[in-house]
Amino acid sequence: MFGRLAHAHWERPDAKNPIGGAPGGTLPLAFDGPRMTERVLFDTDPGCDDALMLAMAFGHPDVDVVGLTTVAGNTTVENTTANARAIASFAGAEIPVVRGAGRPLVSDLSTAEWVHGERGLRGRELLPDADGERGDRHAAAHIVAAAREYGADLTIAAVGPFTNFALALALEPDLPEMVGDIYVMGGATLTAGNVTPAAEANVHNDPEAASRVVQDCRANLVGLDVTMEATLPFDLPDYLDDTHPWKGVVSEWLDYPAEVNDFVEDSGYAVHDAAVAADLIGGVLDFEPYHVEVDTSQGPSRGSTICDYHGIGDEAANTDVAVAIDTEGFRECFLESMEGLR
Ligand SMILES: [Ca+2]
Repeated sequence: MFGRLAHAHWERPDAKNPIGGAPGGTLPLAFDGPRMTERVLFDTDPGCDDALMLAMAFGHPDVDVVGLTTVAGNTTVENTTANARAIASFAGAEIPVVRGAGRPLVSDLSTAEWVHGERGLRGRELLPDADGERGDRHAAAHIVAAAREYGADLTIAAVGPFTNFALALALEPDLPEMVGDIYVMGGATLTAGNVTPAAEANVHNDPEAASRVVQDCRANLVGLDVTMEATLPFDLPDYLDDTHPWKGVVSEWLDYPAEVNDFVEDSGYAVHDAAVAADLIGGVLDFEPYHVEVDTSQGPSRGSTICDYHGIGDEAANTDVAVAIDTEGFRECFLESMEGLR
């Protein structure tokens, strides 16, 4: 599987028609048959790829977003909270958006406005006004409360630094047994990092929190191994007609700086967090069980996710690692969701 991934390279079947639909026309819909609605709480740091993920989740009838919790990461927690509230408002979603941790557990906060834009979200001016104020309840407490309310029907998807989620696990150690699936977007298990040679951004931002999450729950780890191939074509906005209410913001969210696109210049924009939404909708990821540890040392591999691919350590698998993605299916999920946002 690793060999296949290492050499996998998506090629456009037709440069004028990279998705299979027609610009502004009928979109290819690939999912037939009975479907289950996923009830999901997203812990998020929007962030342009977070925003694209949330657009998918709000737009698709198979996903029921029951709330958002926010964490500092791509930008400050004041900004991520305001951004999340603005996106939810734009989607017409009346759900709790609960502010959480403003910095990692141990290390200093490092933000990435250069990637995501001023206030951490390009196109912010196209969204409704929203505040980033804290409420009476912390995000970690809200995650626990949602787990108690929805139980096994709830999927938790953490797609920012895992500070809130680690705090929630400290508050309620039984959390993993209380809920259904747990997704965490982060790590670079069998591939290279994106903020250091060894580490992916969400894990590197708060390695101690990520370590706690990996130790305490059997998560679906969705890392750069697959999210670098969770790409949308550079001309994706052409596939949304000019009357689509989200065309403007989607175009802005996809307008990554060239320095980021250098990673994926052949296949389009990698929108990492959106891989999680696509798997909830269309099961586009393949997972394999491995033992994973997070490096919390201060050396050059800090924040790396060490995956015992060969079973050398002889320790039981503790993580289900995403090892392959159906990129075409991912794109179909995205466009299907966009239809739901009209
Ligand atoms: Ca994120």
